[in-house]
Amino acid sequence: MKFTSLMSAAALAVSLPVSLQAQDWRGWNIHPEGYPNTVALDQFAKEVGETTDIDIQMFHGGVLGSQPDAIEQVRNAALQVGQFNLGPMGPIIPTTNVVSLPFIFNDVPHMYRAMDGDVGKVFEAAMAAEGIVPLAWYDSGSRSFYNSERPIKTPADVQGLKVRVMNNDLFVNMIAQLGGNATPMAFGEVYQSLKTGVIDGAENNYPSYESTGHFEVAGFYSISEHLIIPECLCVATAAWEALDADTQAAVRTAARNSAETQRELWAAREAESRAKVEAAGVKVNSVEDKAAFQDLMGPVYDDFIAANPDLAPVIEAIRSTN
Ligand code: BDP
Repeated sequence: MKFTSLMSAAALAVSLPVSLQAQDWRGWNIHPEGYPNTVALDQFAKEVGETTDIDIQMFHGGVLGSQPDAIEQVRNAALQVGQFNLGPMGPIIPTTNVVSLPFIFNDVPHMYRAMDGDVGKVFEAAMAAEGIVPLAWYDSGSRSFYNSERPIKTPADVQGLKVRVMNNDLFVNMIAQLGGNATPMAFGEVYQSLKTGVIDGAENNYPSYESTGHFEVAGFYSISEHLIIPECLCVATAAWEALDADTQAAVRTAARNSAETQRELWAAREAESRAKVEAAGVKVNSVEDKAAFQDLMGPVYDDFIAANPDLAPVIEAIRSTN
């Protein structure tokens, strides 16, 4: 019928009784089974299935592609759910780059105070406008350097190292200031690249260093904690806006419950992963003088603010969050 064919899918959906609105969603996750994020995402899918007409199928282990590609797919609503680190989101949604500035947060609790408060709303709004609604923040601890050559104690130890970074020019600049050579690369390619010597090292939290097996091929882990980047459980804006208010509330509740689980599991997993890599012979050292690294980051901030003057107040808001 001509009239029907002119109606948008959304208008049709609205006119159907709720019970006929069952929807199939697909979700992207880079981590393997058993990882805190994976367990928490399965909980999310289960709770959403129980409390709404949405059926979420989660795809773990990055089988649906790399993170930058998945971010684009959620933006286009080709995928409806994604569990993203804000690091690779910066090139796509510039506001989110603020949390990828080295040493922007003093520690993980500071990051949460900022993200759970007014600063978090700035990121939520910027992301939602670009097609991605962050429903809850996941813990990702802090990222430290690891490599196959030597312990990193001072910036001079980074000199000449080939270091894999997530796909974002900010991280390339960060490594350049330390005298290393950065290679942006997909997470899934890092193990082989370390093994074959294409790169000497990378940087990540304990759970990812351990779950990927990178510790087997890069046996020095140096606690620099230069990046503390939040992660989010996200839904495509188009999928989100198609939901009625009650369903949105149920999905948001499931996301918050999932984040609570993730944060609890995270704390335990950090300790387990550290114990596991140490038992495997990894040499862990703490970086005594983090300020020596931080002091070299001036140009990273200067370049960033020059390119994004409107984001200077967001940096200030984070710094002034107690
Ligand atoms: C992990 C993050 C994941 C990133 C990965 C990476 O949880 O989202 O893809 O680091 O380094 O910690 O690419």
